[in-house]
Amino acid sequence: MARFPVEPFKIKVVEPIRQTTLAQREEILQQAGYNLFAVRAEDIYIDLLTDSGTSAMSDSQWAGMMAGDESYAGCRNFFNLEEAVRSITGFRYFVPTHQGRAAENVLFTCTIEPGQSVPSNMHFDTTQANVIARGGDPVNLLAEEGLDPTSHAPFKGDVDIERLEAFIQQVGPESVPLGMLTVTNNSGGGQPVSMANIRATGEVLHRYGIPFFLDACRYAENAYFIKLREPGYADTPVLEIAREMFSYADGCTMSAKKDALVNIGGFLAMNDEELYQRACQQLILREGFPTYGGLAGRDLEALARGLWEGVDERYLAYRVAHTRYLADRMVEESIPILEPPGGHAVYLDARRFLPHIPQAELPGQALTCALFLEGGIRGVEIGSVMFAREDVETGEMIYPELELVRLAIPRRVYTQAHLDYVAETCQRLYECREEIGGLRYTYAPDLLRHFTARFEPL
Ligand code: P71
Repeated sequence: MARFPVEPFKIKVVEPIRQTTLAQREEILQQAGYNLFAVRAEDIYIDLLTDSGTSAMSDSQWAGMMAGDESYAGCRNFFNLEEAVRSITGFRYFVPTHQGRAAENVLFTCTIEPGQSVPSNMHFDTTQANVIARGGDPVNLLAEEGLDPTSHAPFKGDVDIERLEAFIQQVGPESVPLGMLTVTNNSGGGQPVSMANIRATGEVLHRYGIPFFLDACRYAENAYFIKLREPGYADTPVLEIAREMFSYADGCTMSAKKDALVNIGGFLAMNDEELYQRACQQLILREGFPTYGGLAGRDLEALARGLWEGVDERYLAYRVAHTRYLADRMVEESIPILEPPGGHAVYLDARRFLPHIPQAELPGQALTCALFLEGGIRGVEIGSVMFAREDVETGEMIYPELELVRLAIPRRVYTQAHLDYVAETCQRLYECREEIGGLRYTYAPDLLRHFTARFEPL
């Protein structure tokens, strides 16, 4: 791999961004209740809130938008998408959805009864919330290494297979309507899951008659990490690796806003015909007819083309190296990050960055705010604000082990100079870290708190 990532594309359209002054940012942050979700995008200089739906589409995808067929039923773009989904995932049936959480809602509505559990390596926030919304219990069984931000293990997204089997035996297979794996593991640093672990997960779940679904939104980056790190895959094309990953599962939910390089879209795929029929009923009720699923024909076409671009190896080599470049610059400056970096983001380790702020005072959120103040950069807290839960029995808060600030890198959007700016801003912030103080809530909703909570400095 090249030391510096060279983009396998050139830029045709540009979008101006502007920096604000420190005084303006102080005012903006206060108005937003210290929650960057409430800040206008125009007031952000470098927006690393998410890699979801923020990709730059290719000329081919834009051309595909003009080939959108806006018929209610049976538009040609659906069939182009069907070909891509079938060819890449191998699943027999699929329905488009407007995004990933809609696929989760449809799947969980068809499968989960109140009181049942859904084990995973680690659920992401919307998945966790959609399981809870069905009365289910989302259970995270990440292998221990994944919880150590300093471990350089190659597959820190792996589920603990022994604990998975013990868990099924403990609650009984009838209480587990499905098992999942998030590839790559977004809440745990964007870490990949090994092929061996995906295969073993399928074996354990199937031994107990439990269906296995991948949360596949970053499946292509995961496949590329398998190629780079797992013995035996160095010469295997990424497309084949992806097909093998899917071959161990019975279906997947997909937010196409990530590795399929579109601004909106998703799908739910599966092999079980009866489940597909029930999914269609749910889809018609909530999303739309099964050949458009809440998307315009043009969106389906951009998605079909984006799926193919997402498994292009020259693109993936650039993508992973681009992210690694930012991580390497941080490590050079001794800034504490979760290592190794994931494919889609660099995660600052807020516990080590701000050791003087206890978790109850929300160090991740405090760091997110400080980064905006220092450089107009927007990251997202993946820590106590997103994941702390009240213990139902004692009423005490249970804080997550990882307290992170994710700097997600939109696909094909920012240059190396942008990343240098981010690294330099983090470096300045790290030098004056002791001046950063904690926060407290002034408003906190029950479900998916991080999107709309408000805070004030302590
Ligand atoms: C991400 C997102 C979107 C997001 C979520 C929370 C705050 C800010 C942005 C969405 C995911 C995901 C995984 C592993 C399912 C979804 C839902 N991620 N699984 O990372 O990462 O997909 O957004 O299309 O509904 O920024 P959806």
